[in-house]
Amino acid sequence: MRGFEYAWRVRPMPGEKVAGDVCCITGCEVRLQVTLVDVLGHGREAAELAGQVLDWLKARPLTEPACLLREMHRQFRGSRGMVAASALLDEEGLTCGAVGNIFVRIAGRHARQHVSRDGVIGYIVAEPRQARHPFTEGDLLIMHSDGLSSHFGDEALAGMDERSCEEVVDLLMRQYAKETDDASCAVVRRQACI
Ligand SMILES: [Mn+2]
Repeated sequence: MRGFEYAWRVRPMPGEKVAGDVCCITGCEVRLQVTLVDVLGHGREAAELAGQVLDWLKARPLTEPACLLREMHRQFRGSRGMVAASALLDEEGLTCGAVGNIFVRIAGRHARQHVSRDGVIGYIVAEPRQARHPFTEGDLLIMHSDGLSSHFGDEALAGMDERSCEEVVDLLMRQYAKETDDASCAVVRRQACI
């Protein structure tokens, strides 16, 4: 049986109790959708909007990322705005879309970075840039907000094969989360065939 192993963390900016970053993971053994959202600003007001976004995401069926981000823009138009990335994983690979300053990368055999489209969802949005990437057993999908430094190279991810997704996400949060913003990170791996 195949499936996905995943883990995610959200940590409010130090001094705040709540965060404006949210992560929503939905799906099943063969299709998984991972969406990471960073509402502009931080603190209680950002967290309130982030909570609304999370409720909206949870209630949605699996959706092509570009379509999801366009619908998110329509739904939250006039709000303070947010940046977001979404990846839809299936048995052959993953489809990804991202708007604004948010990071999606694949580590492993199919290492690459997904290029986000400039914009702010709910405020100014360009057509989300959607791309299909290969993603197979042993690859690691990493999505994170700009509350983590994006400057870690592939060498920082070497040896992650030995670690669980829980361990990888903890390690990345510990090493790269900034003190000046909410921080969030999600990690997904395809489980081996049993
Ligand atoms: Mn941020």
